[in-house]
Amino acid sequence: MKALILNSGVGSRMGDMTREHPKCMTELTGGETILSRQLKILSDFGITQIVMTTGGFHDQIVHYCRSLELPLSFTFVRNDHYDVTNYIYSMDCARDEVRDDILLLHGDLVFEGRVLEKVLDMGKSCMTVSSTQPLPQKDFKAVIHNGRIEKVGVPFFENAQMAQPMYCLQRRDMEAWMERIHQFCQEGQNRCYAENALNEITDTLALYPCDIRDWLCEEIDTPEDWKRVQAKVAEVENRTVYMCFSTDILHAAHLRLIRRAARLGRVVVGVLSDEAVISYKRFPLLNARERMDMFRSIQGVWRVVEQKTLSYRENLERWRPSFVVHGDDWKENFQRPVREEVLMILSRFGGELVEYPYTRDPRMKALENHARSELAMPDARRSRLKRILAMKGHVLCMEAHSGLTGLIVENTLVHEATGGARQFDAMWVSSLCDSISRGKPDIELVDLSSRFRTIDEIMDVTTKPVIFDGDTGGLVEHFVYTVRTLERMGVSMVIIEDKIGLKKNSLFGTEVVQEQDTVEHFCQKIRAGKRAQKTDDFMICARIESLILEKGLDDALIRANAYAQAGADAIMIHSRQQDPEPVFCFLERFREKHPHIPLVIVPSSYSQVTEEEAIAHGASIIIYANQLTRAGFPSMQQAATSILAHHRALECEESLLPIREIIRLIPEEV
Ligand code: SPV
Ligand code: MG
Repeated sequence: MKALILNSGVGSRMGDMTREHPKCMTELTGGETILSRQLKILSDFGITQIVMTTGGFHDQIVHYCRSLELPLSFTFVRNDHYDVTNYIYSMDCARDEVRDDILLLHGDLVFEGRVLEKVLDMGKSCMTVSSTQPLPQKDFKAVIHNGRIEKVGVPFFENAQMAQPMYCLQRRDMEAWMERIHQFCQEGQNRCYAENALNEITDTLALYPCDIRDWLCEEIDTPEDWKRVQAKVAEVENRTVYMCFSTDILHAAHLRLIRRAARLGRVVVGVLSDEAVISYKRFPLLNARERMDMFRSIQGVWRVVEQKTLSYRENLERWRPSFVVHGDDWKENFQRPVREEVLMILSRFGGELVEYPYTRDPRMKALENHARSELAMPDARRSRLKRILAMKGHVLCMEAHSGLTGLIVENTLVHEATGGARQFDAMWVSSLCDSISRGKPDIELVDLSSRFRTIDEIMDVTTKPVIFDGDTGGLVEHFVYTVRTLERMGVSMVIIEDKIGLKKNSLFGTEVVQEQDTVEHFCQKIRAGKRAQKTDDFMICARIESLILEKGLDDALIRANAYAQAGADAIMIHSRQQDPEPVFCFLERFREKHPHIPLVIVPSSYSQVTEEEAIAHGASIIIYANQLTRAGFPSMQQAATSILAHHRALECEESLLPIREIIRLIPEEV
């Protein structure tokens, strides 16, 4: 597409302002002229070929256009009779240069970028009109009939809308108009409007109105127009556009969206905080600060700020942007409530939501897979538990005992009515569930090699950090090797319990014989483990069994202090009572002395306690230790019973995952 800009006129109504230079070179704001502004917008929209008609100030215009150093190629067509003809004649002079799709505009037209965007997006021949502005007495109006423009001119008022001289014409329509213009000029009719020729052929064209409502699109004819338009340009250029990004991988569609947004005003990018990102997406490869830097370097971005929550409220109230720009995908997906809140806040100060069609980059899936495999690497995974703790202050952890249950912990996501979401942060490789899945009792019978195999299977298909249930940790001499192996595998934390001898599951409590280790010996184990580890990322958590073994709160606290002193990175307090009070008391009393050491709880027997409650009492890591195993067992037992009872599988089908779903449950990676 070429642009045809008409700059032959003398601009006599501008008085002194056009004595030294043509009207198109009148300054608007900050050194920009009507012409430089037009050309920059055209160039920004990818228009590269400009045909320009000139008159009295030919040389000045040519020199000025070249001095702007824009990526544009110019063809100048001089109308030697500019002082005695109208632009119909200038257009006729340019007829050999405009055999193309043409964007036609008058040289004194000042418009904002989205006007051109809308005109180009129409994809058919059109002219800008306004359905909202009053009809002018002395300027152009377009008569619209059956959705098409019938006539353009000053004297038409019926079925008319205010019109501004910006046209986008498909080659066929442009040629027809130019033909008629030529006839007019041949017959000596060269002092009328080019639209007089247009009006004779509109029934053979398809010319549509492009409604730009109250957007800036005005001609400057007089010094008064200039003053008014100048103020409007300043207002347009002061607009801010707000966009929010959570991504750590930039692709072409993001850059396109930013470019489009930049046409509306100064772009403020809100980068979603790490905490908000990890509430609903994979862990970001770049932290919020790095992601902010990434956006700072993008052309068209004016400011980069952090957006702390999924809700835009805080930043919208601070920036009061004229526009929020977003892909249209959030109309339908889980972000709908966020979108509705954005609309509500914008309506308070007259802001507008602009949505562009969402485009999915086909390479994104491969990049996402790559990001996931990065996150699964031992170093990256190991350090993440500490990082999540630092970001959120707490960690939600769910039991996994196989690749499949690992995938459930990895991928389960719950969307909330507010537009937020929740997922688990980490996985617990429980000794109970690892033993049960092998049909063995939870007495350290499953050897460590098998336990490591479970970790490996889980890690093979997931990215989230792993907390390993190390039972008693075994002999001190053995524990140091366990620490090294776990650390090398990328496990983030091992929890060892202060029991000794034949360990039984804690939930038996005092129903079975279980012996608690001495404080001194257990501290020795902790110290040995801490000495053995190679990185700062790995954590050793000391688990206190005093409440399980009914030794009382004071014993638990004495031990906790000693274990912390010995170097434990975290303390776990366990209880098998339904009443959470002893656990809460422990958390609060320990916290008084140790405000920063993470506290771990396993609310299996006091499952009525909510995470919020536990966190309020001081808990930092909440482990759901066995729920997936307990969920699977009755379902499997029921299916087996039903098949035996009915001599066939039909009756249990309803409660089963359909075959077509199970075979697609885990997609193959290519
Ligand atoms: C496990 O899950 O193996 C635990 C927690 O150690 S509990 O079973 O409650 O002892
Ligand atoms: Mg255990």
